Amino acid sequence: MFFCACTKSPHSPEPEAPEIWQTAVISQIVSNNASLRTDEFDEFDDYIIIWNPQDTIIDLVGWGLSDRIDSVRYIFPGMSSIQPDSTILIWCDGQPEQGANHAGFGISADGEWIGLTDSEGSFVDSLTLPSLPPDSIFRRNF
Ligand SMILES: [Ca+2]
Ligand SMILES: [Ca+2]
Repeated sequence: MFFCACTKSPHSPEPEAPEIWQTAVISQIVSNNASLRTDEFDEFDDYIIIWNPQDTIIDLVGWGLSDRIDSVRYIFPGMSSIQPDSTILIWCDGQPEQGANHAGFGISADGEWIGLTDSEGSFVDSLTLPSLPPDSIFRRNF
């Protein structure tokens, strides 16, 4: 509608870029995968998708994921990186023997805390996942 265009002032200052945009972020989490997608072993396992919102490659060597605030439970394999505006998927199936993209922890469908750490072990992103019904995708809104 016409009057809607008037509500946005052309003189509004640009919002300060949040800290989250200066790093890779947790983009999507599935904690109750019944039929969405399978891993390389045809298993409907849970997963986390990490997104690089920047216009430069992010080197993930030494980065990690965890479901505990006091320890890093998954370390990205060597040579890991994310291209600009691209994503990578980590299976959270508690089956690290299935490959380097499989974390040794699972995600509770009842909800739990999930964090992403940088190469220095500092949490750069985290969230508390709510309880999710089967096949729902928890998407972050940035
Ligand atoms: Ca699996
Ligand atoms: Ca867990």
